[in-house]
Amino acid sequence: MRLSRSFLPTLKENPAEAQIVSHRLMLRAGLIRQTASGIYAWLPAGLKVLRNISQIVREEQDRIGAQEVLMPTLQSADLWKRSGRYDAYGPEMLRIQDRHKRELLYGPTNEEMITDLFGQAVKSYKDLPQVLYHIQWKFRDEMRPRFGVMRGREFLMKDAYSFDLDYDSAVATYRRMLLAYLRTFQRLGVRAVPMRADTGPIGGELSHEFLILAPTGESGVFYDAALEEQDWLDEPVDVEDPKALEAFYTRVTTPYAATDEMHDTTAWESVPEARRREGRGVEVGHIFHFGTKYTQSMDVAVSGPEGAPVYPEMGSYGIGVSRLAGAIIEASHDEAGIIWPDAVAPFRAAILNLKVGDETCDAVCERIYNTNTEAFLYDDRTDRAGAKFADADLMGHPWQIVVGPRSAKEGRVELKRRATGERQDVSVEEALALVLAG
Ligand code: 5CA
Repeated sequence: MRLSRSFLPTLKENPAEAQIVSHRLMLRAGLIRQTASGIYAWLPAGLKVLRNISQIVREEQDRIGAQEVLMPTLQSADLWKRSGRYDAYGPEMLRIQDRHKRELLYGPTNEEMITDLFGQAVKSYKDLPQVLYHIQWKFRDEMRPRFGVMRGREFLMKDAYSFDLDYDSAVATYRRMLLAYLRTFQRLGVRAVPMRADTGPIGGELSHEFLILAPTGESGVFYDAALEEQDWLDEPVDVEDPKALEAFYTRVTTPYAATDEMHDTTAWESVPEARRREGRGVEVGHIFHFGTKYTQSMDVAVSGPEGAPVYPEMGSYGIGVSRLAGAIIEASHDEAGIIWPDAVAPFRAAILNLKVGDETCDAVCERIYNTNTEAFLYDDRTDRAGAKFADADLMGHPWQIVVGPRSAKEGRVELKRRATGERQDVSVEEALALVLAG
């Protein structure tokens, strides 16, 4: 993208309405704009981030055999009356009436709809297990929307739903999903620690929240540093083997980890002091096993192996995709701006042309830019160098390729790594190889 022609409205000053750093930086870097309380428009660079996050989430869901669908945002109230949650959900649900005075709602979650879709199509235990997911906007009329996309009213969620014949099989699905989540967050460049959680309005008795450590997080968190040291991408567990999944689950859930709601000071004392990590955390994912709560209340059964009807065991598994954009910034920024992890950055590098109009500078920049116009943000504005450096730092591209008239003559550029500030003098080819690697 060429900066001179792009819609990337950066702000020099901190917007007064933003209380936390990620919200400030998302507005300043031109990623989002608020259009109504707790409702945001995603501008071109922000949308790229949202897509990058979604794609990693999608790949890890697909990897464990989950199948993507797309359910609508609007749902019929009748579905929710069947499960009994229409009244129970309370004022967080946005209720709507159509021209025929039929009751609709903007979906805050999709347990009812997926259970109904499943029930219409699946009649036999032979078609189990099934895991279905979608990445779709949700609406929750939060009492106090705040912190930008971190607690919005409209937000993007990946929600997956599983159907298994019995408890053991459902638990294996739950454990597979736990691994998929650990891999997803690691690939996104953040450490999210799984913690035992309350199940709230979703229901059920087995549940984990995934929290990213950040000073502005809404929960206090306490965990054993052992949980930070694992490389989940290199985890050899055979996900088809329930015994191996059980051993994996024990390994993940044995080290101490709890939010303040579930904190147990006696157990905490037994964690060696050097390994105690304490702080605040942002919830970026939440998984639930709730058994037959919805299949029973909505009377969705399949014929079992002995012919008698069986209510499938269900779980649901959420990731806050739009919240993650903010949470990643909370975990990865400095005084100058955002520091995007490579995997989610809207652009791999900014090309900073320090002398627009200079034949050599322009030619070198064009050459770099044209190798991959999607990967680069070409700062071709006639602004002074200082303004370009400041904007590139603010937007947080993993790399900056600085093209000045003297070095450009020799086919050389300065390459800056945003995360470390390290600068190196390299040839154009070396710069391209480094920036486009991986
Ligand atoms: N149906 C289940 C899982 S599929 C469910 O709705 N779970 S949830 O309520 O925990 O939401 C899943 C994730 O959505 C949360 O972990 C959080 O990351 C994100 N989320 C929830 N509320 C908001 C909100 N108001 N703004 C932004 N993200 C949110």
